[in-house]
Amino acid sequence: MVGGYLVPTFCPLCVSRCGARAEVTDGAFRALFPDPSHPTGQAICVKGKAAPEIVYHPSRLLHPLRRTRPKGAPDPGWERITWDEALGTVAARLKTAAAAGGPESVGFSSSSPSTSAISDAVDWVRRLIRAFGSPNYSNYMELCGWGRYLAPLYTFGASVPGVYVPDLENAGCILFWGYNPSVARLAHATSTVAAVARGAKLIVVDPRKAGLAAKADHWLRVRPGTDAALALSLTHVMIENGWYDSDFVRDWTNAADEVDGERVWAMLAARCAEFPPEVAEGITGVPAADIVAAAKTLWEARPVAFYTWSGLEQHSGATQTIRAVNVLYALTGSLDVPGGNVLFEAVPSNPVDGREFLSDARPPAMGAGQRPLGPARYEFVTGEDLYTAALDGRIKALVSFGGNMVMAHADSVRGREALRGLDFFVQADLFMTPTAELADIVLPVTTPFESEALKIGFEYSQEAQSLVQLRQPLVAPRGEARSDLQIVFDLATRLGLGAAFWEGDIEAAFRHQLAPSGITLEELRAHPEGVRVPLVTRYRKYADTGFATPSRKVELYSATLAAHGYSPLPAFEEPRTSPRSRKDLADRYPLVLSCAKSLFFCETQHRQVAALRKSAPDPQVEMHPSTAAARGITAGDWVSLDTPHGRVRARAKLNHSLDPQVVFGQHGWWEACDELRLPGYPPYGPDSANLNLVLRQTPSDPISGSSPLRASVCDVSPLGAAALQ
Ligand SMILES: Nc1nc2c(c(=O)[nH]1)N[C@H]1C(S)=C(S)[C@@H](COP(=O)(O)OP(=O)(O)OC[C@H]3O[C@@H](n4cnc5c(=O)[nH]c(N)nc54)[C@H](O)[C@@H]3O)O[C@H]1N2
Ligand SMILES: Nc1nc2c(c(=O)[nH]1)N[C@H]1C(S)=C(S)[C@@H](COP(=O)(O)OP(=O)(O)OC[C@H]3O[C@@H](n4cnc5c(=O)[nH]c(N)nc54)[C@H](O)[C@@H]3O)O[C@H]1N2
Ligand code: SF4
Ligand SMILES: [Mo]
Repeated sequence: MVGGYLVPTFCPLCVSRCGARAEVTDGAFRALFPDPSHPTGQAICVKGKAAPEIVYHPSRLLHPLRRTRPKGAPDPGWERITWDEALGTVAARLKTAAAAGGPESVGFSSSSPSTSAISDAVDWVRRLIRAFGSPNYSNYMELCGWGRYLAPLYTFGASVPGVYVPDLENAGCILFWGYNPSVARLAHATSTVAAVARGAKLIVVDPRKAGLAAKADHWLRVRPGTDAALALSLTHVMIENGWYDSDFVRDWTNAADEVDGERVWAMLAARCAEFPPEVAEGITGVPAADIVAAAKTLWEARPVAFYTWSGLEQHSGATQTIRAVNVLYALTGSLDVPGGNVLFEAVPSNPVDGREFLSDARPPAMGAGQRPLGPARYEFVTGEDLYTAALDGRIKALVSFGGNMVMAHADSVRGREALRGLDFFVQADLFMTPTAELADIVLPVTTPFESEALKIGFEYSQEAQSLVQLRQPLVAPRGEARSDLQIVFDLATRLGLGAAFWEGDIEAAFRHQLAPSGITLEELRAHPEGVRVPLVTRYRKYADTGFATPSRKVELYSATLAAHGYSPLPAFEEPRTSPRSRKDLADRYPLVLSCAKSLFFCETQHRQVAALRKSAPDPQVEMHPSTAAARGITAGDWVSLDTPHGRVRARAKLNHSLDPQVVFGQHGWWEACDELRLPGYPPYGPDSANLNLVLRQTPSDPISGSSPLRASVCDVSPLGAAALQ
């Protein structure tokens, strides 16, 4: 490291946001190392280690581009333009659209903050949208955040486990349901390993024995999409045996309320009694004895800290499944107690998400008519509704801060048509993607290592929440790339919204945000490792004012859901795309297709990065050896993965832990890695490896609009030598 130095920083490439130290030598960013003095810095992953390669990748976008050929032409004819021209055009087109169709005819979208550094800017993006006056923001809420942030509002009036996070340091029992932090969130994985080492129990509900499932006291191998039946069965066992916190249930849930002369508690018990363990075994595939044993552990090892994620989000019955797990959790009495799911104190700051610009006069978000309790209620638009609104002309212009929609949403072909049909589409991104290719203007964005960002609290624990860090740019931006933050502020100013954006002065905006904390920007600049504010956790905060639900209690029975015609008690429905539901398709497509994330890539990104692609060169589909053998498939063979909507290719990986009827695919395969001479795959058409080409956004969850990505009928077959040419 001659001539080099280490800069305290954090990696925002994914949701983990690991504390790190960056080596900068001769003006270049060389390496990232874990920083154990940082509350999230125990380790960094392969993607973090590859960060310099991402920054210096030859295919980075370096200049604003304008399309010169019509959409649908094989080559967009990109032409380099200046920032002034790019932003001027964007502002003019948005103003024209808003003047003709109202601000709601302009949609906004972004990448999910869990898969990208848009987390640096997401509150400011939201501020821009609200100041502009559009209710329409699409950011995968229905696939990624609904079950952690918004669906739990109907049970707890709070975001559990999204904001009331698992207190892993003090948990007696950790319950991970459809969540694999070893791949998805390193900071949770390292704390869980430490918790298990000190004796905490671990329960993992997952169709695959993935990650920490191998270390778990109970691994419940659930059939994809039947989790609600499992949760109701566990709850049944807890109720039958008195394994629940009766004081909490009596004082803080609506168990004692009466509906049509019947007590909620009796109604819930009756609903759960529909799923005794033997019945649940037939539905979920989890042995009855394991259900009873796991319920006992939940009780005996409490307090319970839990987290649910993608495994529960992407289903036709997502909301009721989340409700079932949330109700189960309520019975443990572990909410907001040490070792449960806790809302840690936050460093005081001014919110900057633009909530002050909301008004009752504004029209509701797209989708509010069909799903009034869904994401639209909170100004989020589902992918399905965004495409529909673009196709029928209610949305005419779209501003996208990252996100690779056509690859990340199911119905890729419909997505392409929707984006092509827009009058105007601007995409800000690091790389040219199948989605950016459909834009009129593409804006080059910096990696987070070239830009500054303010992070107030790291959410995992009280210690982590107490840390405020101003991440410094390690190196100058490549080419003409600008940060999302800068683009938001510049665009706002050109749209005449300068007053809401400190006239484009980002520093002034940060100062406003920090004001209540008493911390100054100068202090943060002098301490790149961050400044800690001593905070003391308060527990059981509900005792002050009750829960933020209509009844002020935890709602085992939801009158809100009932009023909209949904089941007020958690309910199980067979996934609508499974072979058991689609008996008409089951002969031809007898297997169940689910999917999971890759350790080496974030979602549809990073296949071009040699340091990562070398470990995972090809798209994979996992299946049980007997499933493969029955079809003449051996490990490593290229196979055709078939659904009623088409076929895509992948290489067979054999996995003994799977149910022979279940296969697991990977989405996100499109990009080539030139350095390793590994191919790309077309997003559409016969040679595609794009899983979302053969999945649909419908039939979606009636409450949230979540797409059924994880329990679809399918089959696999060897891909003939001819097809490989
Ligand atoms: N390395 C890496 N990290 C990431 C990402 C990435 O792409 N790569 N993406 C980021 C994003 S955007 C997100 S949302 C998070 C997601 O993080 P996770 O939710 O942990 O991601 P997954 O691996 O997709 O799903 C978790 C588990 O759900 C299981 N599963 C699948 N179907 C079902 C089911 O029907 N029921 C149950 N109970 N389980 C099921 C899978 O086998 C998988 O092990 O990760 C973030 N972090
Ligand atoms: N079949 C299937 N489909 C899925 C999922 C699944 O598990 N299975 N997971 C779903 C989930 S949970 C999610 S969150 C979505 C994710 O969908 P997306 O949010 O679209 O995530 P990515 O595919 O990672 O694409 C991120 C895009 O943003 C760009 N980008 C990265 N960092 C930045 C940045 O800092 N600023 C800007 N402006 N751009 C940036 C990248 O280059 C890339 O083009 O996909 C969903 N789709
Ligand atoms: S898990 Fe990896 S990619 Fe995610 S923040 Fe940590 S180092 Fe970065
Ligand atoms: Mo996500």
